Amino acid sequence: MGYRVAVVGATGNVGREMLKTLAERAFPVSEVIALASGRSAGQEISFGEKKVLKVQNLEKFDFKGVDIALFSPGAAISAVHAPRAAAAGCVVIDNTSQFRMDADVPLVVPEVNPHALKGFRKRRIIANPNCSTIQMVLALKPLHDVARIKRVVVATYQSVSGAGKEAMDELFTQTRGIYVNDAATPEVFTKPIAFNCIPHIDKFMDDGFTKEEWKMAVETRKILDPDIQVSATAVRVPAFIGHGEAVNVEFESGITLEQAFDALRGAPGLTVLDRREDGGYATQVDVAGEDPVFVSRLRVDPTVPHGLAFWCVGDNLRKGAALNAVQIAEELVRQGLLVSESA
Ligand code: 11C
Repeated sequence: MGYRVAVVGATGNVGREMLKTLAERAFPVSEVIALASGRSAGQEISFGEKKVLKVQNLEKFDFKGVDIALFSPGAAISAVHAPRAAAAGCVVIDNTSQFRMDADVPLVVPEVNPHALKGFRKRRIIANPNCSTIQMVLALKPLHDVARIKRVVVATYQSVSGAGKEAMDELFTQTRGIYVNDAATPEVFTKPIAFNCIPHIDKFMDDGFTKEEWKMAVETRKILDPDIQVSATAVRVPAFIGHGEAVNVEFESGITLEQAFDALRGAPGLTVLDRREDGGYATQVDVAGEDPVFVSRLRVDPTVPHGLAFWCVGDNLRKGAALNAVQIAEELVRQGLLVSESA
């Protein structure tokens, strides 16, 4: 008893994490199908402790009879194959930016806006938000429930895994190269990433913001509240896994530090790690492989009438991508929205 589940982009950073997460959370599956480009077809990939899946060619795959497909193959590939899967009767949970801002595609973080899921029926596609948006809205939601948020100013500290496996290799090679005096030319990134920070993620928009920064603004409004203003600066840092964010929030009315701590401590998906002492906060290295988003360094921002500042950090491949996608699938089941003959 279970669902037929396909993972598209199964050999990528996020695809592998999706397979791992489905197995770890014992999502009810009758069959798991790993799909990728023709180049990766035939490769073997493990699912759970005992199973090995043979990667199949996405181009040739017929989605008929598949209940759910978790997509993370890149936006251009999702643009072609997600509607094809949906037309075959499959529910698509897409981790790319392709459909996120379409009005008839729900953009969901299950702890924040699970009610939005029911809007999936027309297109049969649900979008998974950008990793840096997911962890931020998870932390903002309980605060917004206490005192409405007007404006957010955020700077991100994003790991290289967000840019794929080659980006992780580039950080590794450049770092080693510095010690052995063998400087490698940047290929994935525009500047050296070893021992450096690059204030540029995704392409530039006409207004000077990057698309990563734009996503954080528009996705937050779609998920949490259309009235929230977000000004983001997205920065790539030489960490392998985990995105950090320094967040300043301006509220419409007063919120005490105690109210904020209480709200964050009781919120699903969050862990507050905040001791005002050496090491009393979470970092990328601490959260790699962890499910929760960690909130640290919460304090009053006295430069605006009702302000708070905090740091949050989460595993961008887990809650920022794979885990959120699997939680969407779980929420579809919980809400009785996923109908399958095989389940
Ligand atoms: C990064 N946040 O770290 C990006 C990766 O829109 O899903 C995810 C891009 C996206 O580079």
